[in-house]
Amino acid sequence: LQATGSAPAGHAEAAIHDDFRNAVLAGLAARPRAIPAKFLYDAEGSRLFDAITRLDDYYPTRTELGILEACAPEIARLAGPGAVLVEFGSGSSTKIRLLLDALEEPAAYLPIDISGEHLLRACRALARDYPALTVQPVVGDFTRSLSLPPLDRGRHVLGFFPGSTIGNFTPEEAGQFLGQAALTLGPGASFVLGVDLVKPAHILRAAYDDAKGVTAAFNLNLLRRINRELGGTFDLARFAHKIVWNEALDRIEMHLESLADQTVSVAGTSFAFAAGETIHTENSYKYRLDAFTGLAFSAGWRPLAHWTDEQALFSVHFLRR
Ligand code: AVJ
Repeated sequence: LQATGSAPAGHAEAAIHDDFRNAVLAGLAARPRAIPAKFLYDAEGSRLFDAITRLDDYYPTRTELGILEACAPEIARLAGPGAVLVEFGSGSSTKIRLLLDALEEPAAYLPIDISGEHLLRACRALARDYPALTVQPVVGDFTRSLSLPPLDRGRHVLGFFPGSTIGNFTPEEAGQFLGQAALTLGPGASFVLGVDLVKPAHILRAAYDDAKGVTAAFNLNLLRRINRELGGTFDLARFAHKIVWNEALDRIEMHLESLADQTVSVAGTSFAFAAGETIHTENSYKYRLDAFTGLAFSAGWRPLAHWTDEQALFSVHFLRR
């Protein structure tokens, strides 16, 4: 099993490394300081994220799995037989199994992920469990334009973007992503997305600042990655995980807060932090159902169906181009 994509083996990773260095140096120099969330997912970050998805406090994963289990037969009916599946940010490729089990003779699976090792491990397991399926992993950053291996246009193309990863984008970026995905997936394609919903602040706070401290470790791992890959000198004991529910913008913000006045160096450049100053590391936007379907429609998709759980914590959307 080999990762394919636009670049020869190893080049995708080299490009991600350069991108990481530039983003960290620019992000630490900016005010407010911010580093794009995608860099949380090195091998260790992907492992910690998987641990988050199993926490009692983190409702999105189990809620979405419950919804997908219930609506998979209808998704299968809407998609039809022999589909080609394209997943954006596939991580451990756990949720796709629900679709693969429900769909009639799915032909191929193209998972795209920024974490190369993690992607290949997940694909080896899938290829073993679904021997009739063509598995074509793509190591790359789907937030940038990236070329996929040619899709079989004789087949129905089904995009899959679960987990409310779309919440990492601003609504404007999410609209651009949806428009770009419409072009990538092609005319007549379908797109299944998981979208987290606006809800009371205490539920959100517990999910992003869990009692076991796994989310804190996930956030702080970014500093460990900077130290290792970019020769950084962050003292992890002098930064803390901080969560903000930004009610005006319907988003959870994740920050790393400096616990002291201190100077840190990265790749030979010094950065002075005042106590209380933060590095913004992630946004997780929450949507209202009609706001999301409106956004999808404006980006060229027809919302054909959506499903939620009983408490309306989370939603799954079926779009058609
Ligand atoms: C993978 C972006 C969907 O926003 O819930 C979980 C990432 N960050 N806990 C989310 C995350 C902290 C997650 N997404």
